Order: sequence, then C-alpha cells, then structure tokens
Amino acid sequence: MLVGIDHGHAGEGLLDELEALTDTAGIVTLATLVQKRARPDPATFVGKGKVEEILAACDELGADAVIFNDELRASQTRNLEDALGRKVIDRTQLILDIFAQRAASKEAKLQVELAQLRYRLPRLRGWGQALTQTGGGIGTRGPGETQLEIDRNKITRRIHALERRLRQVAEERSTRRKLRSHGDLPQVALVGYTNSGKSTLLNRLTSADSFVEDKLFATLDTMVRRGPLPEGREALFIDTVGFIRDLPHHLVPAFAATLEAVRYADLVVHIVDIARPTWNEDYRSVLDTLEREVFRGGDVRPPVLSALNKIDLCPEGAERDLPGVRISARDDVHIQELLAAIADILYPADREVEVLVPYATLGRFASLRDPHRVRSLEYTDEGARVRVLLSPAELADVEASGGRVSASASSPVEEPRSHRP
Ligand SMILES: Nc1nc2c(ncn2[C@@H]2O[C@H](COP(=O)(O)OP(=O)(O)OP(=O)(O)O)[C@@H](O)[C@H]2O)c(=O)[nH]1
Ligand SMILES: [Mg+2]
Repeated sequence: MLVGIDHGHAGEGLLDELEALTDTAGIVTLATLVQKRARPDPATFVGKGKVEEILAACDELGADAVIFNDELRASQTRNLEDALGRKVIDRTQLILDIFAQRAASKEAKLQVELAQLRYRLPRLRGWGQALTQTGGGIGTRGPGETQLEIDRNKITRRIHALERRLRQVAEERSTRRKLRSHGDLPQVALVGYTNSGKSTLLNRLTSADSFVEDKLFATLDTMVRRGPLPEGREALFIDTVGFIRDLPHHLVPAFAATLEAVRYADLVVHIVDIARPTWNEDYRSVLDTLEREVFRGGDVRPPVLSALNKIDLCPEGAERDLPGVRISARDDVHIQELLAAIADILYPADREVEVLVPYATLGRFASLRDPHRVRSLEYTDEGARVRVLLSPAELADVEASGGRVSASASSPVEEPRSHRP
C-alpha cells in the first residue's frame, strides 16, 4: 500500500513516481492513499484517523507493507510499524533497496552498502529494549554496554572501513584521470532524470550496449564509450546514474562516480524526457542537484546543452518552453543536429576559411586533405585554393608555411545555434 501527503497542489499523479519505484523494486502495489494536509504529523506522518484507515485497507487487501512517499523520521517509522503491525518503508529506503538490487560494480556495491548503513544507524530500534546478553565475550563490550551499542559500534566501524575503501577507489580514479595524456578526447557526460533515455542515447551515439529498461535506475554505473562527431572528430560519451527529485541525501555518495564524471566533463548533455507531465520539475531538480551536489564554489562549470528527448511521444506542436535540441533517441530523430550542437560547443573556435596554399604546404597538413573538413578544393596556378574548417592554431600553422587566407567566414561555420544555453 502506497501512502503520500498532498501539501496542497500536487494533484493527481502524486504517487506515480513512487509506484514506478515500487514496481522497479519488484513490489506489487495493491492500493494507494493520499492525505491532504499542510504538514506531516510529527508522530505518525499522516493523521491518526488515516492510520486507522490504512490499517483497515491493509487488512482487507492483505498488504504486507506500507510505503510512504517521503523520508520518515525514525520515530515515525517506529510508531507506524507498531500501529500497523507491518513493515513500514519510506521513499529513501525504497530507493536504497533498488540500488542494492541493481549495483553491479564493486564501487557501486560499496557505495550502496555505505548509504544503507548511514541510513540505518540513527534508526536502530531498541533504546531501553532490554539491556541484553551481558558477558558475550571478554573484551568485546564493557559492563553495562547494551546490544544496541554493540550494533551501533559494529555499524560505525563498518562505515569507517567502507569510507576508507571508497576513498581509495576515488583516488585510483583521479590518478587514472591524471594519467590520461593531454591530447585525449573531449568528454561528454550524459545526465538527466532517471528513465529519461540517457542509456538509449549513449547506445545511439556510440555502438554501446548500455542497459536500457523502462524502470527507474536501470543504470547504476557510469559507462564510457567513444563515439563520432561531425567533421571526423570523436568524443567520449559517459552514461551516468539518473537523478531523482528530492534525492535522498544518503544516496549522494552512491552517485560519486557520476558526479565526478559530470564535474570533469568538457560538456554536459542534459537529457530531458519531455513526454513526462512533470518534465519541467524534472529538469529543474536535475539542475538543482548538479548545483548542490556536484559543483564546488570555485569550479569552472562545464557548459550544459539540453537534449529534449522522446519527441516521438509529444503531439505535434506541443510547446516545451526549454532551449535545447529536440530528439528521439529511440527513433533516431535529430541525432545529427545534436551532434552538430555538441561539436559546436566543444570546438567553438573552428572557422571555415578559404586559404591559398603552395602545393608543398598542402602535403604537409592533414587538415587540408581531410575529406570531413575540406569543403572545396581548386587547383590554380598559384597553388591550391582550399575552403576548409580550421581551428585558429591550425590556421596559424598553415599561414606560417606560406598559406594565405583569401576569404573567411565571419561567423562559425554552422549557423549560430539558438539552442545553445
Ligand atoms: N518513446 C521513446 N522512448 C524512449 C526514447 N528514448 C528512450 N526511451 C525509453 O525510455 C526508457 C528508459 O530509457 P533508458 O535509456 O534506460 O533511460 P535512462 O535515462 O538510461 O534511465 P536510468 O538508467 O534508469 O536512469 C526505455 O524504455 C527506453 O526505450 C525515445 O526517444 N522515445
Ligand atoms: Mg540508464
């Protein structure tokens, strides 16, 4: 049974996301219940009357558990479990559970365990519940130390061990990053709300086979693949863990690899599922999370380009007041436009120029013979007249070798893109 509080303006669909999460966790929803109230009851989250109602409904339907659409306080969980006589789960715990089921890499597993323990620690039951089992082994506990304190100590020790191990993993990652040579490919991080189509897009842009599923948090590990850009260039595309509204704070460490991929990316492509009724809030919550959890005060932020995905599901003309490239990752719509926009941001300095170069110089520069970048080539008495896409550095080299600019486009080659953020 799913339960939520409507603080006033949520309306229908309040529990849709919770139901999707529940489904993802492999739990069947029997019924949902929403209570309108300004603020949660400090003792039982919903009001006393509602608790009775939930109990009656659970008995009738044979529900095993009640799942709440917010994070509950330890005391609320306790009171509710006592009153309802069944397992009480909150949204954070549900998400943690999904993460635990789906974590595949060593690092993801460590992170999820850490998040679970951090969540559990303040929720251990049993203060005053019997000063149990004295004398369980000399030196293991002092006189009067309770079982609870021992559990607490055990968990705390495990938390410290996990934190140490994860710090090592993070260091290894940062060493690997430093070892990458200077001329490496630009990195494009694909971020977005969970289920927005990040993995589908990665598969579309590279020939990866990232796991795609119509469930939340299908991806829990970052995946990096090389993929082509226009003009024969390439980039590394990074698939990441999806964000979710009110990301439980316990889970933030579990996003470490994703957050880092974003922090060090040359470009962030923010994938928005514009077919979802809540697309606008989804969009904002991702940006908020990035701002709160990813970027440090002095960081230089990578540029962010929005990719408005699933346009195949949007009726013609349905306006989404968001700047960005409208795509369908699934149906391969406007993917070239997206790539052009990406290249435009990663290589802002490229200009189409016409240069007149001596034939000897033509042989010296690969860029002047690159079929992806050469627009036209004409042989004249004075040398080759090449209309070509060059970065300022390349142009300077060509000029230093005797090339002369005979015409220059004053603006970037691609039309200035209105969707640039
Ligand atoms: N109709 C439509 N469905 C799409 C499109 N792109 C992705 N999907 C579907 O959306 C669902 C989620 O896609 P994923 O690529 O797994 O999304 P994700 O952002 O990686 O999700 P998580 O890893 O769970 O955060 C799948 O059922 C995809 O088939 C699209 O352009 N149109
Ligand atoms: Mg995914």
